[in-house]
Order: sequence, then C-alpha cells, then structure tokens
Amino acid sequence: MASALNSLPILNALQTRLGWGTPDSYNLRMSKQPLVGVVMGSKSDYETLSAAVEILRTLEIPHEARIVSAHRTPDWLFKYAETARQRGLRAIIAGAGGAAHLPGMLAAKTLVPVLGVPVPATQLNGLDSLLSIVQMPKGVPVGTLAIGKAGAANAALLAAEILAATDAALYDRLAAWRAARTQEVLDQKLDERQVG
Ligand code: RP5
Repeated sequence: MASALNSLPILNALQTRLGWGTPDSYNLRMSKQPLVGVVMGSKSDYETLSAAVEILRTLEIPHEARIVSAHRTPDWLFKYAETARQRGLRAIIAGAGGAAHLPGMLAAKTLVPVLGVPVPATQLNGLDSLLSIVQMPKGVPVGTLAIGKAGAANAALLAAEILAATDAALYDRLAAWRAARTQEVLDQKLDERQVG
C-alpha cells in the first residue's frame, strides 16, 4: 500500500515540499525497522553508549540497543552479526571495555559497517579497549572512535553520515545539527578580563 502511494507523483511532490525527502527516505523514517544497532558488552556500558543513542534519537534514526558480550555470549554475538544485514541494519555501533573483542568479532561475521567505541570500564580507563578495538588485522575493518561518550556520539554521527548518503532528508537533519553546533561556538563569549 505504502509503495503504491509513493508512486503517486502528487504525493512525492507533497513530501518534497514538506521537506520529508524522497519517498524512500520517508519510508525509512516512518518504519520502526532499526537501521542502526547499538550493542555493548555489559549493561554498565550503556552510560557511555547512551551518548550514541541520544544522537540517533535526535536525528530520528530508527535504532535498537542490545547487550552482546563477546566472551560471555559468543553464540548470541555470532547470531546478531549473521542476521544484521537481513534485518536491515546499515551500521552497528559496538562499545566494550577491557579486552574489547566485541566490535572486531562482529566485524568478522558481517559486512555491515562496525563502528567501535572503547568504553572506560577498567583500571586502564579505556586505553586497553582502544588498543584492542583499533588494532584490527588488515581485511577486517572496525571504524574506531575515541574513548568514552565523545566516541559514542561520534559513532552515531558517523552512522548518520553513512545513512545520509542515500537519504536526503537525513542529510538535511544532519546538516542542521552541525550548523547548530557551529552556532553554539559562535555564540560563546569570553569575559572582558579573559579576552586579553
Ligand atoms: C565489562 O565487560 C566491560 O565494560 C565490557 O563491555 C564487558 C566485556 O565483556 P565481554 O564481551 O568480554 O564478555 O567489564
């Protein structure tokens, strides 16, 4: 029904006029089917990964969040990775702390792009997970972000950029988000005694 409606030129024109983007992007926004999977090795990692979820919500990107442990639920990890593409995921954000094998093992089992977020969960404050995630062997890439919430937020923005390549309406939302960040800095003022 939806695809039949989308073939109506007048509806397409209306969608474009209202800034809803192409019929395809309209369908993606309206569907509940997740496009981005946010996975983490433990519930305690959510505090870090919430920065990614927040950005995905702001940009209206359908997503899901799941706990998937590389060492404690390896079979579930494999199932998640193996079904990711057929379930419609276009990017996976994977955060883990310590000996963080989650992003790399997901990447080994799917061609859906994996964005790795090192979580500061141990005595080494995320340096251990950063090195574990970033040092992938040639041929199995993981796009590795910064340690902690900044990395999680950037992972979501990178996922948005990947999706925006084929979604004009999302591209516009992303551009508006970036413009707002620029404006925030332009609006910042130093005190009189700070300007020198
Ligand atoms: C926690 O254990 C970390 O924060 C991490 O994400 C998780 C890793 O679990 P495994 O994937 O190694 O089972 O300390």
